[in-house]
Amino acid sequence: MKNTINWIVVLLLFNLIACETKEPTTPDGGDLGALVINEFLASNDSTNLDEFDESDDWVELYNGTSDIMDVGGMYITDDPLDLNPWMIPETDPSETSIPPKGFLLLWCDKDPEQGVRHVDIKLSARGEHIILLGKDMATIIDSIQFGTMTTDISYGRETDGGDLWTLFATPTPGATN
Ligand SMILES: [Ca+2]
Ligand SMILES: [Ca+2]
Ligand SMILES: [Ca+2]
Repeated sequence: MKNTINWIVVLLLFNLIACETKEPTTPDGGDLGALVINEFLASNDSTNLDEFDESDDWVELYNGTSDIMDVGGMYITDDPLDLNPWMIPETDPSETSIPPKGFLLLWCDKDPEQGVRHVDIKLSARGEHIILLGKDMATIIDSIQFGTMTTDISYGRETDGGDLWTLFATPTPGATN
């Protein structure tokens, strides 16, 4: 009997510790304190244009933290098996830094000569992955796998940094979802 009580005490303590070390989460389970893929458009025809008047595909990042985040030096790929992901250049932090609760658009146009925010991947409207890796090329900052997409309809988080994803008939590149 004493042994049983001891075990109950141990289990109660264990549960208490496990509860206390849980990360804070939003009501829907999302993590608002993170850098995330917030929205993307895999088939852009008439939504918006880059600086070269090209209606290229894009990924919107959202900085849910309270610190400026420079994504220069981070990696992005559309292939989970990619051994040579594209590194976002570190040469122009003014172009690659995201203010707290701010947004950054990465053009997925394979036009890296057009600027540091033009990355060397394209998004397939037939569905694929978007994976953002840390500066160690190993840590997955955020990733999403998506299916078939419709032209000019984006897919994004219902609320910035939130856990639930939805389709947007009116995309909001660089702005709140
Ligand atoms: Ca372009
Ligand atoms: Ca692709
Ligand atoms: Ca948006």
